[in-house]
Order: sequence, then C-alpha cells, then structure tokens
Amino acid sequence: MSEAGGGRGCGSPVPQRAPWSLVAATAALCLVSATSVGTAVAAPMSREEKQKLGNQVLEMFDHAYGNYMEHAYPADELMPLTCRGRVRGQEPSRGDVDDALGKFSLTLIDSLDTLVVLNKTKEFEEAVRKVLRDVNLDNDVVVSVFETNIRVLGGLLGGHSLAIMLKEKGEYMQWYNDELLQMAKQLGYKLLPAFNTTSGLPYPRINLKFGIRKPEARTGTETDTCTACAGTLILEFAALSRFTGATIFEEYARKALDFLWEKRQRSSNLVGVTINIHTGDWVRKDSGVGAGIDSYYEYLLKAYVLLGDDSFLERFNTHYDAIMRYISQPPLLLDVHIHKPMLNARTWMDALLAFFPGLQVLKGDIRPAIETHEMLYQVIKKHNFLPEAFTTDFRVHWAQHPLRPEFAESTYFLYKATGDPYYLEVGKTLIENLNKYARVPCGFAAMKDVRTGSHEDRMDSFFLAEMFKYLYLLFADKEDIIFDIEDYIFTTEAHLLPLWLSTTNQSISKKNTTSEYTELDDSNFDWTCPNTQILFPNDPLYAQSIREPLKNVVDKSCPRGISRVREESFRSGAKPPLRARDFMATNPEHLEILKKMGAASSIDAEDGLRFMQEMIELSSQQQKEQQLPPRAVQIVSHPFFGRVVLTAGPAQFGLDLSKHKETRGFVASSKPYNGCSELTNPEAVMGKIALIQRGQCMFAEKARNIQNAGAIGGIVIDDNEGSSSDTAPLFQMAGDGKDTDDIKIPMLFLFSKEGSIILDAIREYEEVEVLLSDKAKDRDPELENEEQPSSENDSQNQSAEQIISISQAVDLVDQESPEESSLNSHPESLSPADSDDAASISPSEQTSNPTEDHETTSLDGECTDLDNQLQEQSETEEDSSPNVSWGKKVQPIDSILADWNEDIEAFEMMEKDEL
Ligand code: DMJ
Repeated sequence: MSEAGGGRGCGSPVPQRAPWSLVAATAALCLVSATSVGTAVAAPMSREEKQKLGNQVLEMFDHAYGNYMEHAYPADELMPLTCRGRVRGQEPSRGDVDDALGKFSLTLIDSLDTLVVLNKTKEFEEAVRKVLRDVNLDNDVVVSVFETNIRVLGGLLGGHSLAIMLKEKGEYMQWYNDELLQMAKQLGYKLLPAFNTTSGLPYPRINLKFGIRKPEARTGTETDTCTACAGTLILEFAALSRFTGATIFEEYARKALDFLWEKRQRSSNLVGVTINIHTGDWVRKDSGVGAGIDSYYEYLLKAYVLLGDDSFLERFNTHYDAIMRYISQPPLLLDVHIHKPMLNARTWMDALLAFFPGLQVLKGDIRPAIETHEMLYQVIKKHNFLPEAFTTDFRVHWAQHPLRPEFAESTYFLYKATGDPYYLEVGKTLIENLNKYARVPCGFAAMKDVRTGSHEDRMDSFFLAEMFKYLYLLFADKEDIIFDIEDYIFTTEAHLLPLWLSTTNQSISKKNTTSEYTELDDSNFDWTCPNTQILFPNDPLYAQSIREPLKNVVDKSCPRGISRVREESFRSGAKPPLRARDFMATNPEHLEILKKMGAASSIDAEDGLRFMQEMIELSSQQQKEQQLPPRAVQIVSHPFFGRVVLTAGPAQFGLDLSKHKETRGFVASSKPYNGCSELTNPEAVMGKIALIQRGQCMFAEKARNIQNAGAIGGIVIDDNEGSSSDTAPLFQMAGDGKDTDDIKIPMLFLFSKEGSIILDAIREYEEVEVLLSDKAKDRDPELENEEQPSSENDSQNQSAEQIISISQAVDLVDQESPEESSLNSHPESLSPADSDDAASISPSEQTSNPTEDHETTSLDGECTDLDNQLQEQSETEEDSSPNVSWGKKVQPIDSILADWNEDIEAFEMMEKDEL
C-alpha cells in the first residue's frame, strides 16, 4: 500500500500478507487510482508550472536548511530572527515545547529523509556523516518521549530506510553499514525505561542519560500523559524491531496501544485527551481529533497498513465510527465529552486537526475530507496561515502559527486522491504565503500572531521534516523522485518507512494483542477496497461539487455548536435553546429557562451544560475583547526590507494604529534614555520614532516628553534584560489616570529581546526605519525588485551574515519565565508590572480582534432556518435593551453560575461512575 502516487491497482496481490492487510494496504492505492476520475473546475496546471513550483520549494528548503547548517548546527534548532542556534538552557525556557530539544542536532536528524525526497542525495550523504560524527544521544537532558520518538527515532529510521535504498541502487552510500540503525537502536533502548509503569503507558519524559528512576533523572514523577503521546510509538518501535530483530520495542508499543484501547469510553468509543499512566483514569475527558489525540488515530490505521494486523484496523474503524458520529460536524470537527458525546466540549478548533482530512483520504472517506479541508483553506485565506486555534465562527482564538505542516499534508493526499488541480493552486498559495510572510533573511520564522503578521524567533524541525516534503511531492511527477515513494509509509513526522517491513521479523505481531476486538460488531466496517465509482460517482467535478456549497463558509458563518439531537428536536417545533451569547439577566423568561435546565429532560440537561460552558468561554472572551490586540513593529530598511516583524504591546493612549494608517519613520534613541524628563537631544528625535527605556516614570509621561521633542512615535523597550514575547504575555500600556487626549503620537511596547533587535540594527546600520502598525504591511514593491529569486540566494546569504552579527550582540539572560508550550501556551497569565510603572500597566493578551468578531451570517450568505431563528431572536433582544452592557451582565451571571456548581459536581461524579 502506499500513501503517495498512483501505481498498483486495487486488490493487486501481495502474497506474503494476510488477506485483510492486503485490502488495507491497497486501500490508499485505490484512492490514488481515482486520480484519473476526479477533475475539477480549476484549470489544469502545466508540467512547466509544476516544475517551477517544485523548484521554488527546493530553493526555500535550501534557505531554511542552509541557514540552519550555517548558523545553528549542531544546535537543535535555528532561531531565525537572531540567526543562531537554540541551545536548551542557554535561552529562556519556553516550557513543554523545549522538551523536543535533546542537544542531539534535532533539525539535522529530522531533515535526513527530506534531503533524499528532494533529490539532494549528496547533501544527504554529508548529513549522514555529520550525524554519525557529531550526534550524542547520551546527554543529561530531559526530553519528551513522544517528540524524541517521532522526530529523532523516526528521523534516524527514515534516514536508514533511504540509505539502504540508495546503497542498493549502487551509486551513493556505498560505505553505509547500518550505522543510523545502530544509533536508532541505542536511542530505542534509552526510551524503554519510560514504559516501566503498571499500565505499560510510557512516562511523558525521560532523561537521555539517567532514564527515569535515578535521582539525577529530574523526571519520573509525572502521573499523566496525552493519548497521542502514549499512542504514537508503534510505527517507529515496530520498524526498529523489524529492522533489528529485537522484538522488545514493538512489544512495548503494542502494550501501550492495547491499554489505551481497553480504556476507551465504552459507550461512545472515544478516548480523552490525557490519561493517568498509573491508574488509567482519564484526566481530561474531552475528545477530538486535534491536539493530544491526533496521531493516536493516525497510528492505528497506519499500523494496520505497515504491520498487516487486523486488530489495528478494527480499532481504528471503531474509533472512526465514533468520530464521524459525534465529533465530525461537517465541515467542522468539534471536541465533545467522552461520556456525553452529543455535547460539544469547546467552541473552537485547534490547528493540529488539519491532518485529519489526509487521514480520511487514507481511510477512503473523501467527502468529509474535502469539506474540512475547504473550511481550513478559507481560514488560511483570511489570516495567511492557520492560527493555532480558531472558533466555530472562524475568529482567531490563539493567534500563533509555528509553520505547522498538517494542512500541506492533507492538501497533498487530497490531490493524490482526486487529481483536482485545485489542490495544486492551494499548494501554490501556501508557498506564496510562506515566502511573503514567514521568510526572513535567516530562514523562516514562525508567526507570533497571524493577525499582526509578527514573527517569533523559532523554526521548528518539523518544518523541514514535513512541510518541504509534502509541498515538493505535491508538484512532483513520478520521474522527479529518485525512488518509488509508493513503497513507503509516512510516519506522523513524515519520515519514510518501507512497506516491506510488514513481512519481516513478524514473529512478535500477535504476542500481546488483546482479543477483545473480535467481539465487536464490525458489520459496518469497510473491509473492502474503496470503490472509486462511489468516491467519485461518475462525476468529474465531484470534489468541486462538494466544495461549492462551502465557498463562503468562513466569511459568512452562522452561529454553530448545537448538538445534532437538539437540532432535530428544534426543527420539529421545540423552542430554540437559550444560548449564552443571548442571555440577559434582566429577562425573566431567560431566568425561568435557566432554572429549568437540568431538571426535566436529557435535552434540558444538555442545554444546561452547554450553557454553563458557553458562559465561561463567553466571559473570558469578553474580557479579552476589552483589551487591545497586539501591534507590529516592522523593520523596513536594509537588510530587513520589511521581513522582520516584531510583536508589540499597544498603548491605551495616543494614536490608535488600528484606526489610522501606520506610522513610518527612522528610529532614534532619546536622551535621557528613560524619557522621564525633557529631552536633551530634540534635534535627534525630531520627525523620528523615539526609542525609550521602560521604567522610572509613567508611560504617558515618556510619551509627552518625546512628543514635545518632535517625535512622530515612540517605542518603549523593556528594561528587564532577557524578557521576550516568546516567554511572557504582552502588556498594554495604560495612561496615567489623567486625561491623555493631548498625546497624539502612537506608542508601542517591545520586550527586551525584540527591542535588542532594533538597537543592534542601529549599531550595525545606523539608519533603521520601522513601521508601526496594527498589522505588518507587504514588503515595499521597490525593494521586492532587488530580491528577485535569481539573486535571492545571494541577497539572502548576505543578509543572513549581516544578521548574524546582530545576533551576536543580542545577549539573552537566562531567566525564570512563565512556562509555555505550543498548544498549551495561550497566555492566560498576566505579566507582572514592574514597581514604578505598576499603576500604568494593564495586561494585553493575544486576543481576537473585536472588529472582526461578529460576523454571523451563513454558508453562501444565507442562514438555515434554525440559524436565522437563533439570530433573529438574538438581534431582537439586543434591540429591546440596547443599554445592557456586558459589564452589567457580569454580576448576575456570576451568581447564577455559582448556583450551578452543585450540578457541575454531580455531572463530574456521574462521569466518574461511568468509568
Ligand atoms: C509534528 O511534529 C507531528 O506531525 C506531530 O504528530 C504533531 N504535529 C507536529 C507538527 O505540527
């Protein structure tokens, strides 16, 4: 079976395999063979155009990989803004996200098989030599078992898989003698102590040198892990076992999967997000297909494909059935409670779920894959990237985007399944956006905030492992790749494992598997090869016809989130449920409905629980919306040319950059630097944007002093050395408690690290021009001309070198900072104000922009009856009492919520009992 290009036909014999594995192994091929069936409205793309785009991907990879190798290696990752390596312990801690870094040259290992896919065989040979020469797996570092498995073990195995393929071809890697596999085995043994729990679920972290138990280990006290963390091991561990003959790895990974299967919630067949590794109790009982669970499902299906073991397919199908019954609300995928699966657990989705359409393609369920992918694409078109989380009405919930590859992955698989050139156009947009918004002189920088376009000093290794592979393969024809990609399966990190492993060293396959799955009613399962006639029923415009009704789903969305049971009951005449956003404490009817909730029917109870949850979310959303969104400082002068965008805190006074055009000007430091008295260098700041240090007086006082000296704007730079927006939530600068209408210029706040980038640029280039705005602007077209692709490499390299000297001057001090992890990092906590400015600082979170928040029309601009009724109801009530503000609602709602506490406890007890 293959996940990639076309080839063998459906049901073609693979004699060594068990019959069912043969069926699954060819399933994706069957999808692939549909390529000729699915055509669409998008014009076909010529071979030349595809090649041009493929070459662009190669050039982008060179830019990312080249800068990593030149400026970061042997560090784990590149910091593309300061152009240096990220070495754990030498940078402020970012919390969980740093657990991927084990001082083992992560990016190099994660890039190995990408080099071969991209035809960079020579570079691959060099990279393998470097890994063998330089990488030490015995560091005293605590790492994530999950990340180390998918990125490092997977990277080594992918590298080994392609090294032996090349060796066999007879030209490259002739010296290779399984050295990467030996490293992989060494790493495998280092991870094994993590499985030393009664459940067999692994500890989430391990010390590479000291394991779990030793006193020096600094780990082993954790009690919980995420489902994906424990359930995403089987491909790498089984491959390691089958390559080496050491069965223990596959056995351990199987045991962990068996345990998770045992613990699934028996009536819904769903799993929660986190589980206690000792007791097996679900710790978080919400369930979706994104963060915390995603690759558990992926590995069940792919384990079946790679290992040919029916039990994995049965489990996958059971879960898939539950997912489609409860979580899939096309085009949305919404988390639900495992015990009350008709009840949504959230009103937002996370970016990791973007892999799911790709998995649905592998399963052969194309329609919902097309729908969800289309919805995600529209979110991307709105924000240039997929924000880490977005609400059911497509507002930004968490604004970061760490250059995740999941959407590119799904685009690739959908193209392979449908052959619809539309998906090539989607890929082209992804390439354009990466180059336009994420490319910086020294690599590609993650987006700190998709709304402002600001960057984060971060380029994760998965960007090289996955993004470039999927984008390159999307545009590649068979002859563009030096081996047959159909002979391999992609791991969750897009590492390639050969399918022939299914018939190698399979003695362990059945040893530890539970037999319980055989009792399941599997009469509805797809045991046969998906029929392309059903997938694309004689209609060349099949994919297009599914996308068409969704074409405006994001721009004109209707209110969402009603469970399907409730929706049906409402359609049959029942009164619409009371939604938190419509609730008014002054409305006696509402209070009456509230009292009834939970009392009569299960539908009322469901309404009640949803209402509580919505109320809590609404309350925090409202709080956020009262705060100003972050702003951007974009460096527009040479050699930055608008490519580096820093995230900045707004001020509650002065020019509001969201309402006015941006302010552009050269920067100058004020004297005194703290700006707390009349400036002694007015001639230097006149007509410029003044830089002022935080501290010693109020922000408004600083603003007045620079304004009096003739400055056209001001940037306050944090005096707390080493502070950074990577590790601390942004502030908004408040006034001084008096009237601040006299302050007319815009004022922004930068943490020390971001401020240093400007200060260092002044040292290096003297004239530094910046743009203060609410959203980064496109690069100056004139400057674009200087950077045509032909000269791009040179100009990039030159820029990179110039930047490196900036980075050397950026002196980050290791400091205590709030823990932050990528998907758990929504900055809820407020950064403490320093003593002198305390009264004038208020917190500014990464919030949705209130101006874009209230679109509530529907698909195709027309709401369904249900949605219309809800909307009308809401509008009428708002009209009838226009003066009721959120502030007035808060108190009664709080007290009403307090009354619900008992019910919440009862609900939680009920959940426990059901376990
Ligand atoms: C990758 O490391 C893997 O795909 C993982 O399964 C989750 N997502 C990240 C990239 O977003």
